[in-house]
Amino acid sequence: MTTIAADPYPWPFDGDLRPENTALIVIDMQTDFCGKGGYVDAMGYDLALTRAPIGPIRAVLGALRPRGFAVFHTREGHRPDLADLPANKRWRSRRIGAGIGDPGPCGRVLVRGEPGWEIIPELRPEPGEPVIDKPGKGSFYATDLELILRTRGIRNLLLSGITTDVCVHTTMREANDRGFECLLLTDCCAATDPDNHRQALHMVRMQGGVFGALADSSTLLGALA
Ligand code: C5J
Repeated sequence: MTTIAADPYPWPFDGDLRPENTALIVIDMQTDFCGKGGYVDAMGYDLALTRAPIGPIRAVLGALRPRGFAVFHTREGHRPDLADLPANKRWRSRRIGAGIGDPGPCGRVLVRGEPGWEIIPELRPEPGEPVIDKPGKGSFYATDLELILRTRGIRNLLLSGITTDVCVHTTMREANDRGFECLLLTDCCAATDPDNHRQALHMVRMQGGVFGALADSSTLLGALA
């Protein structure tokens, strides 16, 4: 039995933390979210914010992979014919100058197969690590993530990636409702607005951990060591 000294409770709730039942999910660490010329850059946000988790995620990967923990990656993106792109999502993105499906410095914005949609080289998936392509913010909606997790007997999820307040939070909420036990790694995620990041973390903590718990990467790494 091992637990992580998380906030607001020692995680996981029942102390059942093993490589066989626990996975790290690295959410949307794509050029479109943290690279020059991508979607977030086109919207005018500070890339230093969305790139900050790269180092901590690398450290966590370096500790989890040799111990046999599963690692999953997700990519937000749409089919080249945009058949899975809701009209309102496209309209809003165009309004802020980063039209999804439109050409940009990294190819068509948030379109599958384009350079901007690729996972950044620093966090390239290793062979055998599932990569989940998702059209929305949550990693469960319109994907086979839940099927793969259940098939492998995974119940505990370590959450990381971009952005804390959007895709990471949506995924955590979806996972929590499905009975997965979630730990959000606070320095392994970031938002385009630092205040949103802080508030998104605060929301997890309320009601005794309404969506799960929080810990930073050094607390996790210390417990694993
Ligand atoms: C957003 C994401 N923010 N990965 N996507 O549009 O959080």
